[in-house]
Amino acid sequence: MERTFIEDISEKFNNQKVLVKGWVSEIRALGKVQFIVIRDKTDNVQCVAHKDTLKEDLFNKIPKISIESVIEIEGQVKTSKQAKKGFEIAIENLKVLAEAQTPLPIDTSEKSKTLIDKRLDYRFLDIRRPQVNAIFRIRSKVFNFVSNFFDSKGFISINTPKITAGGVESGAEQFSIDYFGKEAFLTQSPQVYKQMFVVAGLERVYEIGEVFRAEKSHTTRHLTEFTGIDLEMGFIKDENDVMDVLDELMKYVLEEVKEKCKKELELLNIKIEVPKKIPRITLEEARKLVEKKGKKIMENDDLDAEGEKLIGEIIKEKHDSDFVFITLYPWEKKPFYQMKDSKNKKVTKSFDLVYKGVEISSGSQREHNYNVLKEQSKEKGIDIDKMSFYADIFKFGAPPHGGAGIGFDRLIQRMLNLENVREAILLPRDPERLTP
Ligand code: AMO
Repeated sequence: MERTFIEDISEKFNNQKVLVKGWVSEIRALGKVQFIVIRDKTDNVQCVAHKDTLKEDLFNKIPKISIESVIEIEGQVKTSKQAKKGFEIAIENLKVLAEAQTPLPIDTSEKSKTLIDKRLDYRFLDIRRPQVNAIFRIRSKVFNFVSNFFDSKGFISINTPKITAGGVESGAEQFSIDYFGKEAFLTQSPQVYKQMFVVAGLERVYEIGEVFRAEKSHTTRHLTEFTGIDLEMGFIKDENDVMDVLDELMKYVLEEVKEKCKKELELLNIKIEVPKKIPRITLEEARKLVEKKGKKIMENDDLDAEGEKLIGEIIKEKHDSDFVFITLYPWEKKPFYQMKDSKNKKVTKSFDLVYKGVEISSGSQREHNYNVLKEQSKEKGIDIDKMSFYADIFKFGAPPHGGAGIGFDRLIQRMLNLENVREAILLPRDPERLTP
């Protein structure tokens, strides 16, 4: 007999025989009637055993089955007013495929209060909980929505090396590795490569891939390995073109999630708000707004976590938007590859995107003129000619271009109102965690 997934069974199956496979969520033995709640990746369903009709040895086995054991049940679907779903499965045969040891190292019930650290130690058990499982179903869908969006806009998907000779961001954040006796680094951004392949004539590229940051941050938003959604596009007018794409991307992804992840959103009790046009304010304006609420930000300083949270609240109140672009960051604080603003050379054509009070993306227009780039790198104490693989990109016809990097994990975290970014990634890495 073929296996049926639980979500595909309905009252219309009344009196039909089905075979379901999965994990045991619950056992209730009430004398002459016993219940097993079985769960597969799609849903769970109550199965019922009657002493009068089921073989004695099978009936007696049920109370001994441990929670989370893997079983298969063959039985008839029966509509039932008492059952939560309006039907249940009357057990005719039952096999234990793998018994779970007891006690379980973490509580896998819906109401589990196990602390996140312990849950992460046993992530494979933690993810058996439907609400946790739902996060990763949504994440998987978002991955596809993002790809579909870029595809529809003519972006080409690229995969770039994660083992590199060095990047163009601040070197302090790189993990150094021994590469056959030479020093190499884990990439802290595909920045070099995304620019390279725009210049290579692909014009519009994106990559969804791992990014590594050697930051000893112990916060709810920092990981040492995360998934980046990076995009880069050529022949732009200015950084506003990149923001336009991000604006459309966020709208598209959230609309799709709202439409296609209804079951998961319900389970997580999340209401998705699709943004209208995302407001754009300069960092200076943001600073003034935040200062009005009593928080001082020094000139040239970026908003810190508290500042981002505040600006998120202010914009929500003023514009009813969960998102805001903050633009024109000081040159002093930004990497040399960003283009300086033509009117005010003290700022760059850059932006951050804040979602529900947390930065989820940053980007800019890049300097594409080799001579200007050389000057700018000198100002930052870097000699780009020592990074000839980077400098060369700008010598043989580089169009005006710009792009952005989005933290995929942070995007999911904010979308689903998760307290910690670690909830949005299967196996988080942070300064204290290298396992499982
Ligand atoms: P940036 O360093 O701002 O920009 O990174 C882009 C986005 O990545 C996410 N992010 C993180 N997520 C989890 N843990 C971290 N430690 C972490 N650090 C960053 C954030 C952030 O907005 N090359 C540029 C992008 C560009 O200009 O195209 C860059 O890497 O959501």
